[in-house]
Amino acid sequence: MKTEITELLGIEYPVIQGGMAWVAEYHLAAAVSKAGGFGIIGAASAPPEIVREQIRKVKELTDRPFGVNVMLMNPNAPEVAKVVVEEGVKAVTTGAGNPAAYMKMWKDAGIKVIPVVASVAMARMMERAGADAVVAEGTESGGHIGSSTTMTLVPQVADAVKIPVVAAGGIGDGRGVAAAMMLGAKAVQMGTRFIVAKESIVHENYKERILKAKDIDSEVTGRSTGHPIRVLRNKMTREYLKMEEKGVGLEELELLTLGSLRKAVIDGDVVNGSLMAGQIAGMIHKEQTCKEMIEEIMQEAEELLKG
Ligand code: TUI
Repeated sequence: MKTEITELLGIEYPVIQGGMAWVAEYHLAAAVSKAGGFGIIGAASAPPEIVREQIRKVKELTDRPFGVNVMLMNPNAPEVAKVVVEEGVKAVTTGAGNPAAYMKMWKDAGIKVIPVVASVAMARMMERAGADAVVAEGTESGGHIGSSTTMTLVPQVADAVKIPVVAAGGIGDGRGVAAAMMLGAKAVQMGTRFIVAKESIVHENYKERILKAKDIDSEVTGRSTGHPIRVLRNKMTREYLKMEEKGVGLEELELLTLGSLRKAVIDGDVVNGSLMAGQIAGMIHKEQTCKEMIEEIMQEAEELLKG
């Protein structure tokens, strides 16, 4: 399926992998790119030299294009922003903030810049700043979220900007891809489905929670702190939400979540860990390779769009 995004990124299918912290490392990114999608290294809070190493490892595994997600709340973001230039990365997505400070450096280096936005205002601002496309990410997504739904955000962003729009949040199969295209998107970004990919290094316990999740199993922590994060419900979320109700401050809440994503992804601690996942988790029941996932999703989407 050819779209403005497949042309922009030089990929076969209009499928971009989310830049998930701890999850989006080189095995997953290379597998998605090899399968014809756009794999992404999630820099998250990693030190710049680790990001450099990850980029080099993807290059050893595939010649296909891939990108890096720069998480702007990361104190290392300025150094990570330089590493992507030095390593000749083809495209960057950004999350959890405004990438304006890096835009000139990236554009001068010929990097395609695709900020993730959660509002029309931010999408317009990014277009004015020179972005090549935007990811419009709905509140159905896992991790750090905005408040609009994908269904309402994507068409409003598509109406507001001329650059191509990528839909994200709540998309996990061919029906979601077809729906996103009907809303005006030129590609989708998927995260949760790729967490359970065979090539994903995520601990089996975490994968198991996603594979067994029901539609209403996610919860949003941090609404009171201004950093809402969607995760699957567990002991950590119950304690966190109780503390939020009591009006506990940000510092104490952060102690509860400190390192909790690593605990979930690496140690498989599904009791105290932060199981970031989108609302689509309830529909994900099988572990497949990235190639199987992408081909199945795109075949279903193309059949629906033809109909
Ligand atoms: O960034 C994400 N999702 C994420 S980042 C992340 S790592 C993390 N871990 C713990 C605490 C905090 C972060 C986990 N999930 N998605 C993209 C996204 N960006 N969603 C919403 C936004 C966003 C929010 C505000 C984009 C721009 C923005 O602008 C604010 C401003 O500066 O104007």
